[in-house]
Amino acid sequence: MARKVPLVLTIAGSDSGGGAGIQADLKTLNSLEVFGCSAITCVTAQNSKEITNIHKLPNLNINKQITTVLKDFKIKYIKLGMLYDTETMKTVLSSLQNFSNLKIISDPVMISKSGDSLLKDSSINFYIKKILPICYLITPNIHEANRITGLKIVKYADLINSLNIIKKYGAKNVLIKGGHSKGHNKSEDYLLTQNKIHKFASKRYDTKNTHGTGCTLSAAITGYLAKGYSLIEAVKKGKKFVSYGIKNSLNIGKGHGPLDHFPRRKKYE
Ligand code: PXL
Repeated sequence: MARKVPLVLTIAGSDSGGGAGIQADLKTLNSLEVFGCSAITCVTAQNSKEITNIHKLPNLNINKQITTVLKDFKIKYIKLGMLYDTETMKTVLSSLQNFSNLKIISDPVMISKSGDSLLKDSSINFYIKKILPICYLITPNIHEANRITGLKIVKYADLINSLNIIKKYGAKNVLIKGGHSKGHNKSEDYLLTQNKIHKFASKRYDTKNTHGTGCTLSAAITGYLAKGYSLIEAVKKGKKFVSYGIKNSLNIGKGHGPLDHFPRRKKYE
């Protein structure tokens, strides 16, 4: 009997250093035994310390990568990573418009660990207006949530406010990640679904090797959704996948090394 394989398309930037972007997405999906397809928006030249060049791919090429895959494979789950500028977002939107029943998970990557811009400041409003409303899930960290809402999350009430504002902008579900909030020994993420808030806590590991953590989490959540898990289960399992990856992160390069994306000896199934 033909084996049923879960499929995901990731639309994101390439990280030549292999720890984030498309590479993190595909490695993560592979580890979960989900078949990953890709559409590359930009090719970045980078290592563990810096991005030295960003090359935007032509609109037609991005469009063809997306539509050529989608017209052949029955793909429902799509992950969005680095979208870089308004022109690229417009191309992605027009490429998706003739396909129905998509579940879109967006990681609104804005700045890399090395401090480089992955989404132009002048394009954030377009992201809010046009990308957010088509998202089943958006996964900002605190800095990205602050850029989207214009608020500054300091206390719990700010976090709740931010979740609600981002949901009002049109995302069906919102996961704000607390991994960047310093001074806690737990990394706490908060998910707003229909009208309920779910808290997910995991241990915080003291390591500089966290390059690609955000990409990995959103790819893992997308992968688990494609495997048929509920959103709550997918977030829980996605966090476990990332925790293991950070705990066993790789000391490659002189800056922020990548997570362990290797197929797991210990399964989290
Ligand atoms: O982690 C965010 C991210 C996403 N996409 C690409 C990146 C990075 C971080 O460096 O390079 C291509």
